[in-house]
Amino acid sequence: MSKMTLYGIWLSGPTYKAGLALSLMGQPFAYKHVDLRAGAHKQPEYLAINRFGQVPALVDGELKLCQSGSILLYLADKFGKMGGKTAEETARVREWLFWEFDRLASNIYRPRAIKRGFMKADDNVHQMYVNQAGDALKVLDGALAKSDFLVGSEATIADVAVYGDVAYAEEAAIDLSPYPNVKAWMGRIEKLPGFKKYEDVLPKQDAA
Ligand SMILES: N[C@@H](CCC(=O)N[C@@H](CS)C(=O)NCC(=O)O)C(=O)O
Repeated sequence: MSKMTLYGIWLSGPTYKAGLALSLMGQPFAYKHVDLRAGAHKQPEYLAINRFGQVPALVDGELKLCQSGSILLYLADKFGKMGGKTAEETARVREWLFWEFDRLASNIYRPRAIKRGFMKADDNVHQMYVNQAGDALKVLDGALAKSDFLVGSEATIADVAVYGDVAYAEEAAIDLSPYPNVKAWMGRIEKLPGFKKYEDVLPKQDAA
């Protein structure tokens, strides 16, 4: 079976989610750096891989996949790992995936982009995102008070997706100390076999 190829950029949270899932599932992958600053994601060659002109994309043989949540679902299905053990767990995993992109991802990624200088905005715009992230983190902290992982008794792609948001909280200047259950859960994720931080899972250039 030939390796899948992940397209992305090492600073991208959604690319990290795909790379982290591959790593936790024990799947080596080839990597193609997409230079967003040079506009490579809007060139016809890349648009043929991801029609939305965004990273990540994952190429598996003839299949060209995009949207990190959809990629995570594909990987869970393909490898029979981290997708939930019952029909109910699978449905709960999907619920978390839709929730996290709606309520959590942008509210961490955007203030991070502001703090890192990728996006220009006033302090009050940053604060609006931080407040909205706080609302979502409160919900997350409540859920994690009741169980070690988001769905069932083991880590699933729901944990991967949500971890791929909260991992950037510090860079976004979001204080996680009011959410002790989230912090404890992050510690559990970081102990999983195959876990890597984003700088370690995503190469900075193409990799075979
Ligand atoms: N919902 C998408 C979001 C992907 C996304 O926002 N990617 C950013 C980089 S982190 C991107 O490609 N931005 C360039 C653009 O949208 O033009 C996913 O989860 O894959």
